[in-house]
Formats: sequence, structure tokens, C-alpha cells
Amino acid sequence: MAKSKFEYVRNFETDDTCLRNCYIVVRLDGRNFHKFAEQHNFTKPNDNRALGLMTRSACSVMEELEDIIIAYGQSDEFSFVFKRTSNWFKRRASKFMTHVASQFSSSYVFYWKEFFGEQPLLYPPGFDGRVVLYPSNRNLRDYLSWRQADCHINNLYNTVFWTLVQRGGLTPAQAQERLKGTFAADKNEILFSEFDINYNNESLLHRKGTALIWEKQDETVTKRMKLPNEEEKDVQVTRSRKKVQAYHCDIIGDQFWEEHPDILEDDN
Ligand code: DGT
Ligand code: MG
Ligand code: MG
Ligand code: MG
Ligand code: MG
Repeated sequence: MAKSKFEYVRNFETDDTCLRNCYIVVRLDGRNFHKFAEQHNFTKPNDNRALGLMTRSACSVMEELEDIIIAYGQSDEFSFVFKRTSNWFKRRASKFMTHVASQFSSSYVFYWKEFFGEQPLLYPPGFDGRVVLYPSNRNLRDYLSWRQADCHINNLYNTVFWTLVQRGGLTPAQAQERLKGTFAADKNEILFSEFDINYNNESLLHRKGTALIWEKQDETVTKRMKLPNEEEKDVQVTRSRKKVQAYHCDIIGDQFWEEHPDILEDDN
């Protein structure tokens, strides 16, 4: 094909190929969700409709895009981990980031009503994205541990804060003052001794966030079959299908990884 004299502009594109052998992580975060949550009457500290919609959108990303082995989400963020051998879009960072962000954002709007019902979506939400590469299984696990530790720290704080406000009758400013300089043990103690709440019995979804992985599931369907020289008949056919499965459990310790040895590829 003849080239136009404009073709040279292509050379202005920069190379953003992700280093080989590394896990490619795309993390999305809701843009200005402090305001978005207020405007859409999210319950405090956790809104299960909002968390459900985030997870539904993340499932769509896993199902529609290639090579995602695990995703982890909490609050208004979700991280997607692509397998280290992925060669999707020749490992171009911008393709990964933009496909994840746009698939997630359109799903968030598309599935809004399924979760929020009569609560209208007042304006189009947006999500920022970034790409980070992790060269070893240890680094990748530490990344996911970092996000889950963040979930724990924020959720413990928010749980005590809103309990002090909603049940303790403190103003937000007073609750903030009360919690200044407190450690995790102090927060647990406030919940337990003043409100009879054992933090460890609070919902796992809120304390641990959501990990999405692929799992094989047997699916049995009835098929009408016609064999040569035989009558047509119904036959049960079982096949194994990969499905996205959600977990709300600890992913910092070894147990989760030992129970799901297929998620990570060997380091060497
Ligand atoms: P950004 O990310 O810099 O554009 O700004 P934000 O406002 O999104 O800040 P970020 O991402 O650090 O914090 C997430 C905000 O979203 C935080 O203000 C609380 C809000 N949020 C997330 N999930 C829930 C929820 O389930 N309930 C309520 N009430 N708020 C939530
Ligand atoms: Mg932020
Ligand atoms: Mg945000
Ligand atoms: Mg956030
Ligand atoms: Mg195109």
C-alpha cells in the first residue's frame, strides 16, 4: 500500500512495552469517589451495592480481556494481575491500562441498575489507571498484601469512626479527635467495650475485600442427540468450564496460595 507523506507521524509514538517475565498489574481507582459516594447515598462505612457493582464490573474485565489470573478489590479500587507470560497487545502498557479502565467503567454504568435499583446514576463516573510490573512471586504477593492491609486499616478506622458517630452520638469532628493517635488494639477495644462489637465478627467482605480467581466448574447440560440408525434421544453431557469465583478471605498468609497453586507461575 502506498504511504502518505503523513506516515512519519507514527514515529512519534513512544515504546511502552512491559518488561518480559514480569506480572503486569493494572490498578484502577474511582475518581473523586468521596463525592460520588455522598451524591449517590452510599451507606457508611460500607455500601454493599457499591461493592457488588465493583465486583460485577471486575468480573466483566476478567471475562472480556485476556490473561488475567487474579483481581483484588476494596473500596473504590480494583487491581488486575496479568500472567507474566502474557503477550496480549505485545505487552503495551497503554493498551492494558486503557482496555481495563474502559471495560470497567462501561460495566459500572451498564450494571448500575442491577445493584442500585431506583437510585439513579447522577453523572458518569470515571476511574484512573496505572500499570506496575512485579518481577517475582514474592513482590506480587507483597503488592496484593499491601492492598489488603490497606483495606483492613481503613475498614477498622471507618468501622469505629461511624460507630462512634451513629451509635455513640459523637460529631464527626469529635470521633476524629477520639481516634487520633490510637492503634489497632485501641480501636478494637473501643468497639468491644463500648459497643459490644467484636471486630473479627464483622463481615469478611468488608474486612478482607474481594479476590477474584478462575475456577473449574463441572456443568451438566442435556443435549438432544441423533446417532446414525438410532432414535433421537436426550443425553447428559458434562463439561468443565472456567468461571470467575469471588473470595473474601486472607490473601496475605500462605494458605490461600497453597489452596490455589495454579494462580502463580513458578518463579524459575
Ligand atoms: P481520588 O481517588 O483521588 O480521585 O479521590 P477519592 O475521593 O476517590 O479518594 P480515595 O480513592 O482515596 O477514597 C475512596 C473514597 O470513596 C472514600 O472517600 C470513601 C468512598 N467510598 C468508597 N467505598 C465506599 C462505601 O462503600 N461507602 C461510602 N460511604 N463511601 C465509600
Ligand atoms: Mg486517591
Ligand atoms: Mg478514588
Ligand atoms: Mg481509593
Ligand atoms: Mg482499533
